[in-house]
Amino acid sequence: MNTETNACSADPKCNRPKSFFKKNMKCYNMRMKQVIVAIVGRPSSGKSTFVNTITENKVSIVSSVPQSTLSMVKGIYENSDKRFVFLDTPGLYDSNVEFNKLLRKQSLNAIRECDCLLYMIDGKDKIKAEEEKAAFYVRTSGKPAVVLINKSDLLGDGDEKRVRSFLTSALKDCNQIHVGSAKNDEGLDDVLRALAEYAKEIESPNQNQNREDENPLPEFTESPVEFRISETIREAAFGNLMEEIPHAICVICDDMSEREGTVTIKATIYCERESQKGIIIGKAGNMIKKIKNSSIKGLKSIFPGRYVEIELTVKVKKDWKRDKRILTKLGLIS
Ligand SMILES: Nc1nc2c(ncn2[C@@H]2O[C@H](COP(=O)(O)OP(=O)(O)OP(=O)(O)O)[C@@H](O)[C@H]2O)c(=O)[nH]1
Ligand SMILES: [Mg+2]
Repeated sequence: MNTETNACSADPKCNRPKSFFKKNMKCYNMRMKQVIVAIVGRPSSGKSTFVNTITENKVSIVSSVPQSTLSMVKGIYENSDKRFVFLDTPGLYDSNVEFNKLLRKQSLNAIRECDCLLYMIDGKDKIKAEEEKAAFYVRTSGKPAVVLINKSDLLGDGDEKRVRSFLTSALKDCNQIHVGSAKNDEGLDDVLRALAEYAKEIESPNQNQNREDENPLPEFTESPVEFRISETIREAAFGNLMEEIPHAICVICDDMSEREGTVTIKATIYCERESQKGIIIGKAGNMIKKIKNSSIKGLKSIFPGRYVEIELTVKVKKDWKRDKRILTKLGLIS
């Protein structure tokens, strides 16, 4: 008897050998279940950290500066028979500024598209009007919700009780409340199990592929590479610049080419004022050098084993938050 066969846990009729599944490959014949999850919550609650931890990849930028995610980013995680499509969204935050309205629209679109919500709350933060508004969006979404009280590693006496008591009154029907840490990967399996309850059967995304293909690994994001490059540079800028500046900048990848193992990137950092440009460049170009070096470190995960060169330009564009070309590139309008 050939013990190499029937290695596929998903399809009893499959007779592909064990070696076929070695690289985390899914069976072409299998039907699988998928759940689309919109991750919502206030800025800095840890939504992007959650997606990166689950996918074990850099899908979305993370920063201690609130409002770091600007447009919806997809992170995909597959286990043996379930596919989780996470829609990471900008923090829910009430503001009548046009640009902030565009960010909110991203979150509301994700809520419309999803099968269920993952509502993340920073367990350490005081519950204020903003959290009540976020809970309002969850309550009125018409979608089932799973809640993660995040940052369990920071919680002190009474924190969990305080948040649970808020949730009892804000989301009366929700009985899926979990506590964990997106950063330290604690308590997240229970969250996945709860979300999996809302999965629906779909055709395997691999089904239409040429069956002779080399085992492709499952994709963990659908974001175009140029978007991932500009987000990596923006994260590097966030990490190096002072608090106020990050919200005044955006990054556009103007060009990317690859030759003989070297990736060459040209990108522009746009800011709103001449004084900001000076800060971004820094004394004798020190700050831009730092941003460039941090960017190159971050880009290594997108281009493993390749040498990365970046040419960064800083431009002042007072109204970039209203510029159609830039807003389109950022994925905020189409
Ligand atoms: N201690 C601790 N910090 C966390 C945890 N999860 C996230 N953080 C930190 O919280 C900050 C915000 O995390 P993000 O993942 O960027 O939060 P976000 O909700 O995506 O924020 P926006 O995109 O601005 O809405 C970062 O400094 C993270 O490192 C956690 O479980 N524990
Ligand atoms: Mg984020």
